[in-house]
Amino acid sequence: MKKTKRFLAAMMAAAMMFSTMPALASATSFYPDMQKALDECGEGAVVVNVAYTSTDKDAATYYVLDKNGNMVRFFEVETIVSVKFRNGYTADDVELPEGTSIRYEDYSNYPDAAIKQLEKLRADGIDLSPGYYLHYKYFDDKKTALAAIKASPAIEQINAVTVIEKYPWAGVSNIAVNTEMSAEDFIALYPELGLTLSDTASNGYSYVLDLADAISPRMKEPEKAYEAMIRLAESDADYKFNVGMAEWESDNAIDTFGRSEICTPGDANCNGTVDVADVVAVLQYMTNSTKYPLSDQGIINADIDGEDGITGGDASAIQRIDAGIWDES
Ligand SMILES: [Ca+2]
Ligand SMILES: [Ca+2]
Repeated sequence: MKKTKRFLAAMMAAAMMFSTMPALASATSFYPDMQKALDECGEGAVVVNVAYTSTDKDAATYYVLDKNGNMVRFFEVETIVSVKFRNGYTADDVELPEGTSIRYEDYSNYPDAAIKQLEKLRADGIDLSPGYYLHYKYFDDKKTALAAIKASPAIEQINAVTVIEKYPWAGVSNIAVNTEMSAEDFIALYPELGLTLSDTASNGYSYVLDLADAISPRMKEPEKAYEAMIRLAESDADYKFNVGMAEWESDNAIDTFGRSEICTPGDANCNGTVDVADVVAVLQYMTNSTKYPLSDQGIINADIDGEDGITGGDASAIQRIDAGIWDES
C-alpha cells in the first residue's frame, strides 16, 4: 500500500519517541478496536502494553498477550478520511491547513496486496469506494484538517476509517523502564520473565532489561509469564517494549481490520439534515444535558468548532452551516 508505506516510514521515525500509558482501562475505551483485538486473541487475553506515537494520541501500537503466552501486536497504521460534498460544492470550497488537501482517489493503482487488504475492509462493511479523500502527512496535520472540514459548510459527511494491522507475534526482546527502583529490585519483582540488565542504550529510560527468552513467538512457561506480564501491566511502572524493527513491514501483517466512523457535521439531532433544530438541540443540551441529552453520535456531529466539548462555539458554527445552505437556495 503506497500510502501506508509512506506512513509506516514516518511512524518508524516516531517509534523511538513511544511513550507508554499505564492506565490500560482508559486506553481500551479510547481505542474501541482494542476490544476486538482482545476478542480475537481469545478468553483471558490482556493488553499488556500500549504505545502512542509522538505526543498526540492519534495512533497506537498495542500488545495483546493470550493465555498460551503468544504476544500479538496490533498496529494502527493510518486513518483514511473520505468526504462527501454538499450539492454545488467542491474541494476548492474547503479551506484546509497547509500541507493537507482533498483529492479524488479510486485506489485502482494500488499494488495487489494493498487492494486485497482494502477488499477485506470492504467485506467488513467499511466503505472505501472511489471518492474524495483527505490527504495529510503527519497525524497532527490530520487533526487540524479534520477540524477544518468538520466546520466547513461544503462538507455534508465525513467517513473516517482507521486501519489496524495485526501481526502474528511481537518480537519483544527487551523492556525499557523508567523508575527510581534499582534494576535488581525491579528484576526481583518479575522472576518469571528472567530479566537481566541489558547494555542496550536506554534512550531516556532508567535502564533496559533483556528478556531471557524473548517473549515471542511462544514463551517456555506461558502461564507463569502470563501472570508476570499482567502484574507488570497492572503496576505503576512506566515501561515500553523494544521490538525488532524488521517485523514492522506491512507485508508481515496476518490480518487487517478497521473501524469506520461516519459523521454528519452539525447534525446534532441525527435526523440527516442540518438546520436550526440542531442549533436549538445544542443550546438545550448546554443548558440541561440531563433533560435534553444528545446521543453519542450527536455529540460527535455537533462538536465542530475545533474546541473540545460542546459549547456556544459549536452552536454558532452550526448556525453558520445552516446559513450557508440558505445562501445556496
Ligand atoms: Ca439535524
Ligand atoms: Ca466544540
